Amino acid sequence: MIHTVLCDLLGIEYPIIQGGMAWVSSAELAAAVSEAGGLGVIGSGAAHPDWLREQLSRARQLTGKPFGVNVMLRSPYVEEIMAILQEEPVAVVTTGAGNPGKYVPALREVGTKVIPVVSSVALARRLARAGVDALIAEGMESGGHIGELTTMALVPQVVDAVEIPVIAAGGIFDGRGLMAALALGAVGVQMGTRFMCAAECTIHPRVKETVIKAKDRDTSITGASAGHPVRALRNKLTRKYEEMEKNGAPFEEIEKIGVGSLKLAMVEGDVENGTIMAGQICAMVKEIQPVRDIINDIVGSAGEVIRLLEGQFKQL
Ligand code: TUI
Repeated sequence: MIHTVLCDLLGIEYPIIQGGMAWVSSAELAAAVSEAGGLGVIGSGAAHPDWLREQLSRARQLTGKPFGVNVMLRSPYVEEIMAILQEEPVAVVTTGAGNPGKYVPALREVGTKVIPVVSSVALARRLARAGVDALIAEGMESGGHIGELTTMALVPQVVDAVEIPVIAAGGIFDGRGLMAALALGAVGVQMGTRFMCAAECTIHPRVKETVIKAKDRDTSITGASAGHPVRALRNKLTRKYEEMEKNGAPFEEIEKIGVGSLKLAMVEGDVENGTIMAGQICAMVKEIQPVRDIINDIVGSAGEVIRLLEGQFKQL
């Protein structure tokens, strides 16, 4: 049994948070993760506020357990999304792609735990001072919008810099990753890519097939020259990005080809012209599994790691 302070903080059974991925993490996925003992998170991305209202009501029908919402701070609707989360508070708000500092007091006022994703020590320090409840330190092994440091380098530095709980993200697939994160000083993990192929995940089946087929070196980072590096599976669109970046195309032109491309992949299933954001562990995803089996596998394999380590220490 794996129980950490994160379980007590959030009222969950296992220290596993599901990444709130835009166009991927719907109410169905989030509710299934919460029902299985983790923390499910709805990914509001750049979606319209009405979509979030609908998802909140669906998630509440599907589970009575705590769940969260991820707010993507570069969304054109960020103010409306935050207003909805005031009116209809959720247990947890995670944030990405920016500094959520100014929203922290209002969210905490309605009883929501605020857990921003950070990719640097500087932002971790600032947000700890702003009174957030915990932090997710996300390494560049992750899919989507990423920072510069790897999980292995980032997590212990954030753990040492702040006094609040730190959750590790990026490159984590099973109990080995979970135990490694705990060894680095984290109190739990956030996992995105593995949940993309959950049976309850509502993305297009072609995207799941593509993730299952992906090998270790099949992701690439594009958009770094425009200041917004994004990790996604290599396809026709990422090759177009690479070509434009190589030819020194203006930032605005580069950003333009990405608009709408995440939805194109995840909802419509266009795996060549859309953006399939996925992390470096994608090659470890080999099948579609119910969320409950995914959680049981993570917890079960963490137990195996504990026994393996105990055996090694006895031999010393
Ligand atoms: O947010 C993510 N991953 C995402 S967001 C997303 S939607 C999107 N698509 C295209 C461009 C931009 C967003 C897809 N994947 N992960 C959490 C994360 N946050 N990673 C890195 C950061 C981050 C970066 C800079 C957090 C804060 C930050 O601060 C800058 C500042 O304002 O200090």
